[in-house]
Amino acid sequence: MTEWWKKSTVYQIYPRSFMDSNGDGIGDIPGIIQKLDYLHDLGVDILWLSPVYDSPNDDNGYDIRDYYKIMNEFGTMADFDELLERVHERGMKLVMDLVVNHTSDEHTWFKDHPDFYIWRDQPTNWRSFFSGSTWDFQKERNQYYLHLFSKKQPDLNWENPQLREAVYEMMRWWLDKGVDGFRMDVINMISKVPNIQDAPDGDGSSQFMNGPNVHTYLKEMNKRVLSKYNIVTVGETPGTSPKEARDYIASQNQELNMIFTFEHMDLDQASGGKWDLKPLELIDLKENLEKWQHGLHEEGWNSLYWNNHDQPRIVSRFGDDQNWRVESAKMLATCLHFMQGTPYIYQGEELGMTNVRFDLIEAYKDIETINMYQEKQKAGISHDDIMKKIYAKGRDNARTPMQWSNELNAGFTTGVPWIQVNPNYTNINALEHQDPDSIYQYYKKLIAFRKKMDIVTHGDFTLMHREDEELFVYTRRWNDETLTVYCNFSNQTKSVERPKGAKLIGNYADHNDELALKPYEAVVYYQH
Ligand code: ISL
Ligand code: CA
Repeated sequence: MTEWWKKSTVYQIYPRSFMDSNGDGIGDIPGIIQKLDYLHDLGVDILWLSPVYDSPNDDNGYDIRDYYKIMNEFGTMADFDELLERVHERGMKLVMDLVVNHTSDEHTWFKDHPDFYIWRDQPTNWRSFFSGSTWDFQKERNQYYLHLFSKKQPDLNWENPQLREAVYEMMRWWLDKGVDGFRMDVINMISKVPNIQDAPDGDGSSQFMNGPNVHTYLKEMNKRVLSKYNIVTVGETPGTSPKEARDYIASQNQELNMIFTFEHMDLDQASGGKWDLKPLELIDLKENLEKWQHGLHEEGWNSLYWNNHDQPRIVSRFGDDQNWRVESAKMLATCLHFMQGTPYIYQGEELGMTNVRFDLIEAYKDIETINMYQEKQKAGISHDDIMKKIYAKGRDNARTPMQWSNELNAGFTTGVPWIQVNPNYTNINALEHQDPDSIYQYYKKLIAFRKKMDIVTHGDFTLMHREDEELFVYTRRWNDETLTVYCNFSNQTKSVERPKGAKLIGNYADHNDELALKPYEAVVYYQH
């Protein structure tokens, strides 16, 4: 049996930046409703909403104050119910973000149920994902609480069965409403080792990632909640190998359907972590994606992504957003969408939206970026050097407003946008989406191929030209069919052998049959 989500394509919406319906500068749920036909036309099956729950927005909704309430700026529960109905009316599904590794410190639990959180008399030396310590002192209790992220995001104590029950009850409440699944935020961090201790370089991850009880908790969650519904689940799991991934998603384990790997997102960083920049070596990318294609073939299911709200824009990262923007955006899409798994498209990716460069740090809104800037500035690093890191990796690259048109504020808002629009909206925007040569129409074709061609869903994966530093070539095979996917990751012409079969799709109209691949060319051949 092929589960429905194996033929689906997911579209991620970051509601704050998607569409503002009332001119307050903040995207909202009525704005999403206005754009459902645009999404339906693209052909995506599942919409994943980044958090829309009540939140003081220290981390843009990933700090939840009330799981049963919609954030005021985004609308009301009635707006949400209407969204769900209109999504279902169009035959699409809606997946919610589930953030249960931590809450906001403004959640009533933090006052009324301190035993739902993690307390110690002495802090460890761990460094938070958002700079500084992972511990904050609370006078009233005379103890420190753990926060892997901001100090307004205290970690929940999953050892407490009452906390787990409260989470399951909340999940059932949303599923009973009819939502179609969850994307689970840092779900592999919910189990910490019993005796947490100082760690080399303050990196405590081996004490909280894929911890001792995480599989016990997820099996319990599956048994008590997930298994009762026809839904899809995807876990966000930084620091997870294919082998560990199988423990989360092998069907006999009855935990989750998919996880997000981070390994391919870490290939352009050096040993100092995310801000320690290093150019991508294409061979590393090929070998890593091959490892995941093989590692989960018939023993799991891959999620396929280049972008999300935490990552820079892929066309600026692995493509060329200056001279070959349209070509490289389509090439990257081709490379990903013919692999085995469920593809995720992040808003604006289908338009080839790019990274942004604001001069002043004040223009940035992301807590991770701002905290990093302050920390590095204190350490004596120059403004220009810090900005280089932010331009390459900052999360706000993904969070500038969706570029709907060439009108004021890209058609996102009639007011003042909460974060500035990327000034390139006059050239890059959704007005072009009906143009047959647009990136949008190209994505639409890729999504349609996945639906109608079983080989895309089931075929095996073989990497070709392994040693080539500029070409990413692979085949998929299924029964007597073969797909050969050629992607040129360089701005040079590259010649390769002429494949068997006929051209299925490519990003150059005047494709040369002798297979001299033009700059950033992608072409797919089909033989049967
Ligand atoms: O974004 C990252 C690095 O830049 C990651 O370390 C990220 O913080 C990590 O993948 C967890 O992300 C998720 O949880 C965070 C939230 O800020 C992210 O937006 C979310 O995707 C805390 O809830
Ligand atoms: Ca609004």
